[in-house]
Amino acid sequence: MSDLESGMVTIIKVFHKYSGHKCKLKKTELKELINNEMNHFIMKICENDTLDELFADLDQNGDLEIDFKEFITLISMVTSAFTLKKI
Ligand SMILES: [Ca+2]
Repeated sequence: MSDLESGMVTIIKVFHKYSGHKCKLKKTELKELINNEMNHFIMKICENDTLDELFADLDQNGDLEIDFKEFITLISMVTSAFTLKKI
């Protein structure tokens, strides 16, 4: 696999690690995923208000869970922001 394909597989694996069989993240699972897996890219979430705000932004269909498509939006936003910085 190419580096890009390996990265895509990793994104899917990490999502499933936190979502389990239901394939959707609850609010606490999203917090855990961000705090454990993304702490070089974004600050850890400590405040509940911050988590509530982010969760509401990502939960586009309003079912109070984050599905893979909604999760990819987060990955896309954070990756785009990171690209703007010089690596
Ligand atoms: Ca949702």
